[in-house]
Amino acid sequence: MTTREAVLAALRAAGRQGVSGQALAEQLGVSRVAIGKHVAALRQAGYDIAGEPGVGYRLVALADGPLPSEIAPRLRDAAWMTLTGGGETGSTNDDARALAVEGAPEGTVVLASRQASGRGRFGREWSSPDGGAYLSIVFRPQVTPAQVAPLALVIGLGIARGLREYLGVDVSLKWPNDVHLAGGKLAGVLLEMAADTDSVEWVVAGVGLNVRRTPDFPPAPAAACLDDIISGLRISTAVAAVLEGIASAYAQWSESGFAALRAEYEARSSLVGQDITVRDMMGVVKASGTVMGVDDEGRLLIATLGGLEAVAAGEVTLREPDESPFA
Ligand code: BT5
Repeated sequence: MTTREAVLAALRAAGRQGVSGQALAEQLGVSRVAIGKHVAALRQAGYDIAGEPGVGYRLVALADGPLPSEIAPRLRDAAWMTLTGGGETGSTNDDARALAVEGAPEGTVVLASRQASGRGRFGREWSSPDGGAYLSIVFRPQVTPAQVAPLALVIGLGIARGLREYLGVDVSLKWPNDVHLAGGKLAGVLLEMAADTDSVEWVVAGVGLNVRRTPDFPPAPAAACLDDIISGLRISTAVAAVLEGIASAYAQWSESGFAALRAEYEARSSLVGQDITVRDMMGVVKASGTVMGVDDEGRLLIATLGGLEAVAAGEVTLREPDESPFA
């Protein structure tokens, strides 16, 4: 535990009575000036801490954001090594990539409460106002580059597991990387990696999750927020739920491959049985037909007029009833 975390823990323990700066300094073996600096930093991070002469410091309200100090105590899974960040940044994927390049271990997580340049796939923007959680996780999977693609599905499934298990929220998954709640996009997953021909050095998995509607929301048309169905949900609670779910799905994938998750993924899929078209990033149609499921490599299985096709990547749109399958 860092001194700052210890200051926070002591403030929590002191409750409404508060605790004097002198007592904190003695308890933690640091100077009163140091205590003052840690309190200032905690206030900066969003904690409401009253300071009254003669009484001392009193924690009035916890910060509500994706803060390591709020999330770490809620995590049970040992997969999570280090949680960093929590304030504003450009893109957590860039921050996590820099850490990965420096050798950060698997399970390193970078968090942000807002992003100045959050991104989606194919150079698209990810709206990242306050009220959301933006996180990127460093993974070092023992797979070949060709085997990484299902990880986006694994992360989506992990998000679904965590939200179900810890918050009782049921979401659906839109292949390959969207998490939907009541028809709106609740979360998106962005994978970036460094690899040579036959091994993967690191993968950074970015997750954008909409938790609370603020004046900046909706961040995008058809966006959903967790507090549409759970009011007063703390952002740190939502992030902890999602991280726990991701840890469990990732562990299963690492051990047994996507085949072990396939049935659960299909049961959560919003696309199975739907008539769809898949296009590549240039908008060129790759396949059109009815979704049958996914295969053991996470590819989308589509019954087309020419037979069953397995598509590894692309953008799915639902087909209008009168749209020709040859579109
Ligand atoms: C994604 O891309 O869904 C992946 C998003 C990943 C974002 C995370 S946040 C942490 C990490 N750091 C980053 O910089 N990125 C990752 P894609 O499938 O391309 O979807 C992008 C589309 O989703 C946009 O074109 C909008 O239509 C929509 N969109 C943008 N912001 C949204 C939001 N906050 N909520 C719902 N939909 C959004």
